[in-house]
Amino acid sequence: MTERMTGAQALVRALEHVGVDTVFGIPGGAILPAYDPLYDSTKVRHVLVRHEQGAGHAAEGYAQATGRVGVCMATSGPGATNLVTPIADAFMDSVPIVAITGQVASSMIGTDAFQESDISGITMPITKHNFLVTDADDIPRTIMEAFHIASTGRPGPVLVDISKDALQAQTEFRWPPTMQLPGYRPVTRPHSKQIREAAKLIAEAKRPVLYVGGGVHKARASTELLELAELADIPVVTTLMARGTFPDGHPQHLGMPGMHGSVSAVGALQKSDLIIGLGVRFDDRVTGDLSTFAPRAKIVHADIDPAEISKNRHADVPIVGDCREVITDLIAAIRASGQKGDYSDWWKLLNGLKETYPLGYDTAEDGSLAPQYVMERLSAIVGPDAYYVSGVGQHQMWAAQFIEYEKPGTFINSGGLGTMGFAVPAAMGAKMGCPDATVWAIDGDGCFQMTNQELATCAIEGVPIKIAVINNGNLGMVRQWQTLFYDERYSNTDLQTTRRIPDFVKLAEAYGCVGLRCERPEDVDAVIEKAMEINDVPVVIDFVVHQDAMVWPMIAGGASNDTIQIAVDMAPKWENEE
Ligand SMILES: Cc1ncc(C[n+]2csc(CCOP(=O)(O)OP(=O)(O)O)c2C)c(N)n1
Ligand SMILES: [Mg+2]
Repeated sequence: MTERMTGAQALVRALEHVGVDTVFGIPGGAILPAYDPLYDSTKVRHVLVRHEQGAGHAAEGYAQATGRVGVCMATSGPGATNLVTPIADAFMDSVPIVAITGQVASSMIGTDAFQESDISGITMPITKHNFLVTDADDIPRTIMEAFHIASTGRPGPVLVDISKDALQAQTEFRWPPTMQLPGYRPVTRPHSKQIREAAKLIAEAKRPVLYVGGGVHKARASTELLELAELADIPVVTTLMARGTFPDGHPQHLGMPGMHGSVSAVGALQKSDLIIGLGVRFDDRVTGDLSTFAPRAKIVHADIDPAEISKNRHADVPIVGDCREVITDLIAAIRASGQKGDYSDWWKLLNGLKETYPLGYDTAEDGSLAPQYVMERLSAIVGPDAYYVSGVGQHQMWAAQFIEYEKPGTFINSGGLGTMGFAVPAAMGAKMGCPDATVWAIDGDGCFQMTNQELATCAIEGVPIKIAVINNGNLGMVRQWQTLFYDERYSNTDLQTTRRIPDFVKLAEAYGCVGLRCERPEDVDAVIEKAMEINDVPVVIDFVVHQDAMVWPMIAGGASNDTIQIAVDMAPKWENEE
């Protein structure tokens, strides 16, 4: 059965058929034909955002919280280019989103027409795939393919750019269309020989570590991970993208590795003789100087994307496959072999590191608020069922370090691209995807000023997120580098937010939200509790914190992980290790 309709109607109908319930976007000339039938859709809710960047991050937050494809929409030219940052962000963090943009009429493409930009060309290197559609007949199939590509294999962003004449033309709508993706077949089943090889190395190892990344949660494999870790008694480190994938409170968890990782997690990788990397990409923020990273470790590297394997570090046992299948097979192989490694000396060393070098922080002598304390109290009061969505900077690292994540996917942040402005719109998207969940954005005073206009969207659309602005008056993370590496020459990092420009409480109120302020440690619990009681409108808390608080431990950019410091000029002692 076919039905005659416009390309725009076919677009909306296709979105309904692939199960889209929420689209974040802003209309404009080229995409206008699509907004007309969208107005009538009872299945697809369109959320009018205030900036297209917000639409893209909201789609990402929605996708991360629900595990489904997030959708954003924009017009041609500036609407589309405003989506470039979130598309790049989704690409770096493997977030499944579909971005739909209007394009000028096909006869005008290439003429520098009004609001023409070659968005498929611009986003070619930052999309998993992209399409330029100029024929209405192609719209349903393209939408189906876009959602399939975004959500299968290694997830990622897909752009569908549709010319205005294709949206306006008549077409015969038929569903389901036949996908034409002959070259696209992600391998999900790992090779059994590689699995046996990995199990053998695990049994032979003396110092194994499970290095767990974002791919494990994306494969929905945290239950299997727990089983594997406990069965084999192997320590676990969780990257920034994997916080919560393995419970923080579990005795086998050593913390986050990398530039601001715990001494136990960094030390475990450095001293390891076998790293089992699962859904990770040996990112430079984890490895530091590659040539000195984990020098004695053999590497088992499992990832769904073959391009990741041996990209940065040679894999002795490469495994291409879906992490859930890989872990399930590893469990079976370890059980079948009946062999078990003896890691008691290893555990002694690691537990020693964990005990000697727990995460900690100094409180300021003047009694001002420590940002880390805010995180600890948020964690204690709000608990592990909430989603925590952070911006980028010091507050992001404190949120990664001092909030205890017990559940997979509960920490949502911009890892690969490090996009300031991610938190508010991503929190909005997460809350719209999971309306019953409590969603906290943890934002910096700098980041917040990049995308806080989405507070208007939240207030109007009834999305009661909570935002903790960690207001240190500065572009704090950059200031920290200036303190450490530029002789305390604070070039252009003072935001002067201490002068209350802007006043975040008034700003919140101007946007129809509740604004609260907290400046003293003794008031932290009460203000968080108050925010937790408000569930009808968004709440912004301006936490005015000490400007000199620093993120520790730290490994300087590009330096060896062996040079990790726990405070200025303080290195851990790697005693009794060999
Ligand atoms: C869009 C963008 N511009 C610049 C940067 C570089 N940068 C990284 S962290 C940071 C400071 C963030 O300041 P704030 O939001 O106040 O967070 P804080 O570090 O103070 O917690 C900057 C400027 C970035 N990551 N993203
Ligand atoms: Mg700041």
